[in-house]
Amino acid sequence: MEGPLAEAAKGERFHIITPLLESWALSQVVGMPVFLKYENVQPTGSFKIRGIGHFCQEVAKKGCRHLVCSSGGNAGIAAAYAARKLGIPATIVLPEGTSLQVVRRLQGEGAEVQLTGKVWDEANLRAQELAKKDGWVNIHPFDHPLIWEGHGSLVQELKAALGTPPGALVLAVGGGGLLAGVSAGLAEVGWQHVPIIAMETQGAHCFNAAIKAGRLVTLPDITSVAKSLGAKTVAARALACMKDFKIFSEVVEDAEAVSAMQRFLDEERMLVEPACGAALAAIYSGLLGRLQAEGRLSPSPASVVVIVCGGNNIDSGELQDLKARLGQG
Ligand code: PLV
Repeated sequence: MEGPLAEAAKGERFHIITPLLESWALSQVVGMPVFLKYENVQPTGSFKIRGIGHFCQEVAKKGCRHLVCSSGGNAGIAAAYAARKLGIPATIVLPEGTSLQVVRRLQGEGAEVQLTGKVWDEANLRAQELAKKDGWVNIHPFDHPLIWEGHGSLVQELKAALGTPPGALVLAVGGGGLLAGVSAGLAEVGWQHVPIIAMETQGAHCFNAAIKAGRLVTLPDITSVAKSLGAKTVAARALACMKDFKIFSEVVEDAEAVSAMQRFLDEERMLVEPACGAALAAIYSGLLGRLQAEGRLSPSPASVVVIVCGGNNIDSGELQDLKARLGQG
């Protein structure tokens, strides 16, 4: 496994600088320029490779001999990809309902796949157990400073591409790693005043529940179809971000996330998973306009950026199933 290629990979960048493009159709919806940050075109299909890739490289430098990652899918694919490049074996632990296409992708990256429990939290417990073995390291999918540091690169790219700060930044929240990383990135480039619209689906709304309670809350179950937003408890760091950043936490129904997926497919010709549909729903559902009407967002911001977080948990058949389940068939 060890070799010159694996050694070089410790200093390589695993993510790509993704395109930031103005969407004509989305700009029409809100009457202002909407820019899409296309994280779905990352080599692993989502933004996760930024933070996970960085985390894996750092532990590889410290002599890690086996990587373990629990995941709703996308963090696992990022970890398996990084592990293969680094020449380190990986075990990815996912909930039982994980799609065959995700399992195949993981196996294609050379990872061992374990399916356990109904939701991610259960897979996480198993991963923690496995990582007790000597030389094994658990790569947490969202709750670690190295993950946040890695995700921060996304904001540096935004700054380089836009120059001036956008009027708002829309992203999806699962366990809050993307939120924590983007917040850190905003602070780093001096854009900490940029409002963040943090989107979740009902039934995977642990961030919103925590804000309402004023402390971390563990949801009894994940009932949303957006399984990759399905952490029962948000990272403490994400909740702490509320103090230092202007964050609007918003929750949409599954149906809104899924119609956003369909509309995005029709208008932008790209298929994303429900987690990403939740972010897009901020535009399509009129939420942005509502925040402006309520005076909470500037009425004429220069632009809005939506992070198209992507995701592998989707194909045309799955989209049909989701629509049928939600009465949109
Ligand atoms: N997904 C994690 C956690 O799942 C995973 O294991 O892949 N958008 C997409 C496409 C995602 O895959 C995720 C996280 C998010 C958004 C939310 O990111 P987070 O967890 O950093 O808030 C249970």
